[in-house]
Amino acid sequence: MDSLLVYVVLAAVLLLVLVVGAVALVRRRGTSVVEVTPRSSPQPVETATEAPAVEAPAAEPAETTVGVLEREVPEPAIGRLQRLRARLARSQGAVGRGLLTLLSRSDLDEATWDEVEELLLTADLGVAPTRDLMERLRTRVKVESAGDPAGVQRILREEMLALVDPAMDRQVHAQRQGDRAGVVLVVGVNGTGKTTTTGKLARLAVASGQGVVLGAADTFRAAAADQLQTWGDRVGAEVVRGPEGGDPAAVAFEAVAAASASGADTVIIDTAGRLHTKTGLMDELGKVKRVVEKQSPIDEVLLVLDATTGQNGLVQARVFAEVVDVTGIVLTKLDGTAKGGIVVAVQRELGVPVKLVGLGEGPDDLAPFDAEVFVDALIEA
Ligand SMILES: Nc1nc2c(ncn2[C@@H]2O[C@H](COP(=O)(O)OP(=O)(O)OP(=O)(O)O)[C@@H](O)[C@H]2O)c(=O)[nH]1
Ligand SMILES: [Mg+2]
Repeated sequence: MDSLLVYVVLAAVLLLVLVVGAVALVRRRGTSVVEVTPRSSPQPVETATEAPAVEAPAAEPAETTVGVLEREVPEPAIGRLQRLRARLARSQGAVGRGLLTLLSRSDLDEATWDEVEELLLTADLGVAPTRDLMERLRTRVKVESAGDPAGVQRILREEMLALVDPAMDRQVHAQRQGDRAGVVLVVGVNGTGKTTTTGKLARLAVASGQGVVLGAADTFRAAAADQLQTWGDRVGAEVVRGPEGGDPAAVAFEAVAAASASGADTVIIDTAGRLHTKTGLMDELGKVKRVVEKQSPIDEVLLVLDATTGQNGLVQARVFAEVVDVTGIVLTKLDGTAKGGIVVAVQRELGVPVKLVGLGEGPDDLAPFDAEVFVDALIEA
């Protein structure tokens, strides 16, 4: 009987050991699942256990349903004017405030006028517009409001507004024209912001309820079409692209055909950056335009200029205008420079209005250009 009891106790102990062992094993397996999942992450387990729990389920459906779940609703044009004002006041305001301070001095001597001139020139207003503005300011300030800051501000506002010319037609002609889509061609030298502007413009069009097709006529690098594709996917615009190294004119033609087939309202064609001095590349751009025009008129040719390049932009503008009949200027990177005077200089040079301004790298950092908002942002204290 005693030995039986010993056997029973031994069996119970064995059972207990087995149960404890099994529980430990199961627990271990549980943690190992968490440890394996974040293998790609070099983070320590503590943070990694949190990361995959959030990321893993979110990442998978996003990849398979891209363009549906992640489609964005862009900001409408109206809200952008306020941002235009704020950003411009930040980047250009110092020039305007400097002018006001100088012109409000009761003893406006020659040295002060020299400072005014210097300020205008460093803001990239250009030599001829600076000379004209100086002349008008000299006469008016002396006669109308010497030493009166409010009067000076009024005069400066009126004169600057006249220079920027509020009467110019700044509408971007991208809308449907009867039974065909509006066609926009985007051109410029390398890195000015053409692709970004094309993407931002697509967002503006989508925000106003238009169906958009994008043409990736920068066939030099596959990455260029990918960049545009990303913009298209975000707002649900169809992107027409061709093989790397293919004929950009063919892609542009196809994009217009696709817009016509799908009944889209707007087709925006992004082109490769090219130096205005390279004749072969400029000829190629001329061909893109001619080929598209075999199928549809082009409603808008937007030249994208980087505001930070200053007067160099004027030389580019002249050549592009000759080759493709530029109808509007997009001045990008105005957020990063106080040289807003280039607006006046380029409009004078080409007789073509600045229609849009780029105010940052964010997807909705493109605003319609508004002469009054621009001037007010410059000179309001
Ligand atoms: N700060 C600022 N950056 C901008 C603006 N517009 C474009 N950029 C930046 O400028 C860089 C070049 O932009 P892209 O759109 O690739 O220029 P691109 O003209 O298409 O360049 P290529 O096709 O290589 O000729 C990117 O880093 C953009 O984010 C702007 O208004 N403000
Ligand atoms: Mg590009």
